[in-house]
Amino acid sequence: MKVPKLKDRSPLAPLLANGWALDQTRDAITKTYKFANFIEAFGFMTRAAIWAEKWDHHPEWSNIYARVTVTLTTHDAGGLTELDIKLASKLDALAKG
Ligand code: H2B
Repeated sequence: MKVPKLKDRSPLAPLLANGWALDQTRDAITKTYKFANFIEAFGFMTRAAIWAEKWDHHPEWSNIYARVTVTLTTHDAGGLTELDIKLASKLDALAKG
């Protein structure tokens, strides 16, 4: 296992205060972003995809028109790691524009 699972959950606090929630069914975090329209949503996904590929850490996500729902977890570790915190923070920054 390259990246260890988060033992202490306190690094999640800033994300949980900023629209992220713990998944009820597994060790993951989730957030729904709402944009002005489909093009804004798809632009966000495109920018996010570049970082995901750069960091080899990829979101589970779905898009309905202007809404993008994201779930983050580290499959290789079987739960949340610092990679999820890093990507979540990046997504929040990208969503702000
Ligand atoms: N993304 C996420 N979210 N979790 C992973 O464990 C992961 C990934 N592993 N992207 C990477 C790719 C792995 O499958 C490849 C083989 O490096």
